[in-house]
Amino acid sequence: MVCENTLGGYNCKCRAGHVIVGNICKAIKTYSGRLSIKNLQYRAIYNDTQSKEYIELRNTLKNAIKKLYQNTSYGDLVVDVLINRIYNGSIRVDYEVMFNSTATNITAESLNTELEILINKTNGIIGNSLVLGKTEGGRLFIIKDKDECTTADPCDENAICNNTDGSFVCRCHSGFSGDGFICTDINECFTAPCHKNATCLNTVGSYSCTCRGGFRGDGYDCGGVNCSVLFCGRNEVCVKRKNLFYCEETKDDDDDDLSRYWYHCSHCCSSHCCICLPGNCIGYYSATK
Ligand SMILES: [Ca+2]
Repeated sequence: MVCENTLGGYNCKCRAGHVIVGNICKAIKTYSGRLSIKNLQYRAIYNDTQSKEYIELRNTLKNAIKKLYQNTSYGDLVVDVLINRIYNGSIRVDYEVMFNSTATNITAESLNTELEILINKTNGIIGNSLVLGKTEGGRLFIIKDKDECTTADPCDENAICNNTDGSFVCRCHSGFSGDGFICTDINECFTAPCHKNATCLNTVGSYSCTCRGGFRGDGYDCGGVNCSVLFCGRNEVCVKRKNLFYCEETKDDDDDDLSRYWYHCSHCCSSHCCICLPGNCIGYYSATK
């Protein structure tokens, strides 16, 4: 249920695809129907939807249509019929019929098939004496799935709406979590998606990784611009890859190939085995014998 505060009170209504039964919003399947009643004439008074005449007609139509659906094999699952519009021709009626969402086998096609048989049996009469006229395609009865995704905007603004036969599904965009009706941004930075030498910035629906000062890369792989920014550990060496520097664990069996390592050094350029980085003696050296 969605409630909004108003001046001196509040309004609550069910989300699309739900209808209030008692005090609870229940999930429903909804179909849109249109029919024409031959033996009724449209009257100007019907323009006033608050008029006694309009309300009487609306209730008559609602009861007749509801009864018709209650006679189908899904009859026990009919929740309600809603008259949306009554207009000229003789009179035409646009309505919605709602079923309990447990009506899993129901489709627009199965309803059309059942209703055609029922209406043939009653010679096109519904309710007490309402005679159906032809509508689109020369048919007495048309029922379609209601496309909730185009007739309303049922999902969160950060969700995609997929219409289904009788219902619809809301799904949050990637980067958001929720039930599709309410989607909240996921803070991806909590899961540390970036390189350890990058900073993570959460954004609405996404995030970005940026290498920290002294490092370069795409944020998922950040190499040092030199060895001094790395602070390699005791058992690590500073290794150059594609013009950037990384700490790598020393491997005993690699010790012979010392020329490719830049070793950590506390006595830079002062001993027999020291060769500094070209032009920049920063405490690392290539160990050569
Ligand atoms: Ca639908």
